[in-house]
Amino acid sequence: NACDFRGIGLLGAPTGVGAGVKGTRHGPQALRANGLLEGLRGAGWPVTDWGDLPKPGKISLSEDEPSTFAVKDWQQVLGWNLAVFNAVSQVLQHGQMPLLIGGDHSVAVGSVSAVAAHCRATGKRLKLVWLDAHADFNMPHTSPSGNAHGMPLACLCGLGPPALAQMAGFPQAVAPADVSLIGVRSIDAGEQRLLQQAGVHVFSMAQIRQLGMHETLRLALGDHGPDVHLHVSFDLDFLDPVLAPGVGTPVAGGPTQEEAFQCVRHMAAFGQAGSIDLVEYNPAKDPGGMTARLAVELLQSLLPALSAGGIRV
Ligand code: 4U7
Ligand code: MN
Ligand code: MN
Ligand code: MN
Repeated sequence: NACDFRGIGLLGAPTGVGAGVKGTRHGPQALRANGLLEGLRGAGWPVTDWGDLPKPGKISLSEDEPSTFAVKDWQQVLGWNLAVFNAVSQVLQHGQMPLLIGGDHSVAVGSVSAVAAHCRATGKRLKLVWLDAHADFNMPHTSPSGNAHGMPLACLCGLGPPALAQMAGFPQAVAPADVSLIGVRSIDAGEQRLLQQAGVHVFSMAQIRQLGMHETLRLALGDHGPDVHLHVSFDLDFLDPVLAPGVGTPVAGGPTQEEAFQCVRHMAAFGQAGSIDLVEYNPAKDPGGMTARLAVELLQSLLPALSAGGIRV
């Protein structure tokens, strides 16, 4: 089974270039300071900490791509994503399950693109679960803010500046029909249209409250199968801000603690999680560390069970 993992490969992307509210660049170190490694190891997983990526140098762009003019800090956004793409690819080559800690959510383009390329090479079907209060489905021309962290899911579905949207090496990192957006309660008008056109599965908080979290996840994940690789991209603003104030763009009305644990436990039981992003942590908004500690507990509960010997089979 090519989905075996010899432990977790932890990687930090300390950046906030994609966000309007700065502070997420201190996220990786603050998560470590709040027991991230101990928590993962306590859950039974061997962890290799690959450290934090350095700030990328200036990249020379071959030509001006007009669609990027509306993206704030475009060069740095692209630089970080190329660095994340390369680093996550290497973690996968080591046979480890990548856990990328942000950083703002724009870095998920590099992360999921690397996973998509890996899935293509190993004959896996990529399913993407996006836990978020927002849809992250803006294109540069629909974005009300110009902030790249509101665009990564669109890019991964092939919509956006080609340097990001085709980073995996093919036109769509993931098929929109294999994407489930869970927990959304803030969608911009332009995003709404794009989401519907693309055919992404959207489970708003209102729908989750009707269906219940378990039924939501059952619909989102679909069939099991040894050929499925599940990537979970976890934006901490998915959680209700009362539980998790440590984010840049909180939106009221998110999942309770119980619902959040139901959600991650359901994915753990599904058993196919093969890569994770944990993003948007802003320690400046989390003086007591409650958001970080809850994030560690949720990650522990999200990890699939390891077989004896520390190798997932
Ligand atoms: B996050 C927003 F307009 N949609 O595009 C935008 F409301 O990664 C917010 O989910 C994006 O935190 C939030 O700027 C991005 C806004
Ligand atoms: Mn969000
Ligand atoms: Mn997000
Ligand atoms: Mn369940």
